[in-house]
Amino acid sequence: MKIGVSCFAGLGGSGVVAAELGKQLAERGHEVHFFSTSLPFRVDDLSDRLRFHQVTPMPYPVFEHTPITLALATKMAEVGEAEGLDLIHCHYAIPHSTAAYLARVSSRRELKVVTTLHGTDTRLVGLDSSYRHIVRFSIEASDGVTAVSESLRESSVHDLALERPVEVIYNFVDTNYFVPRPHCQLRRALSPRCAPVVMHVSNLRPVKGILDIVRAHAVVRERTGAQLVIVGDGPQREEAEKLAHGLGLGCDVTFVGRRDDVASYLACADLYVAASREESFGMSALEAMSCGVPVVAMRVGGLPELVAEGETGLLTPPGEVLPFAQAQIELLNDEPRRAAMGAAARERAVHCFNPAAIVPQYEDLYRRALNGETGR
Ligand code: GMT
Repeated sequence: MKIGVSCFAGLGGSGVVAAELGKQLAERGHEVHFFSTSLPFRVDDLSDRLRFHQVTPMPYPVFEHTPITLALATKMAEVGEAEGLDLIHCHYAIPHSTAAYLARVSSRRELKVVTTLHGTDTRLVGLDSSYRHIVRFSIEASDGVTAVSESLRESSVHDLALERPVEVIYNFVDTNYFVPRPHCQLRRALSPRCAPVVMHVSNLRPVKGILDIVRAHAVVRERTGAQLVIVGDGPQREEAEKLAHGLGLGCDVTFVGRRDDVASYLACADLYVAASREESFGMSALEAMSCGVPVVAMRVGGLPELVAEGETGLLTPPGEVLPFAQAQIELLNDEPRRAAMGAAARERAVHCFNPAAIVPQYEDLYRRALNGETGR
């Protein structure tokens, strides 16, 4: 198939999923065309089967804001016709699905549209009255719609009163890349005292609950001596650094910033933590599991579908810092249990969330969309 993939290029789960899926599809013999404002994060080797079309909206003094949706739709329609694309797969409904709709209705070529809902597109932004109507319309107008967890499917269908079927296709991880192989030197650099390493990876937005992770660490450190390593950058980094300082955590909390070699970092962790307020899936938690790291997370969104409770990690009540800290202490102080959970986490990632298990589900959906069998 000739598949267009529309996504955000920067750090963020939906872009990661789009990039990894595009690479897998190309490896499986499809022709993949990325549409984005810059080369998506994690796509580095372009080829005949993996191509990139940069979307560059023309700025104009009359515009208060550059209309990216129009430039994206224009590029999709032009490339769709020139390259004979079969369909466009939109990652994150806003504004990709709307652009793809415009491309489809304006194109001389029949172009199918598949939309994957990732979370905040339908849980947060898409519910705002400034967007809701068109977001709902664009999702309903897609030929196939998926959500990355059952939890996201249910809430999106309910909140946007969707009438068309939404299928669940979970995210996947490259289990040959995210492997349980700690790098001794990096591990020593992250934890010079050889203390256990608790790790979190995200874009440090308020929805990720970073401040709760730091607050919990004040308790965890007291009882285990663990080191907290926070990977990533974002709007709450400064506040979290100040909080860690104010709590007297000193060098027991390290902010290492954005890292391209996340897999090496995760492989050095003893425990992965997530305190999100909302999390439709939790890509970093899955990447940690693939590295053989058990997860302690707050019980929100799709995390209970990813983390097998009591087997590959522990889940605690949303927004409550003490039980979250307690669960970490429990695992850090019980090495055999922690190791068994890490092994089970790796096994779960390999069996349930590897590309071979997930990518064919998208291929099947594309075929059904092309044959008009998706119920639209
Ligand atoms: O929350 C993020 O890190 C960014 C966001 C995105 O769309 O880039 O992530 C969402 O999509 C990811 C990939 O499907 C999911 O793993 C995340 O759980 C989801 N984030 C939220 O629901 C808050």
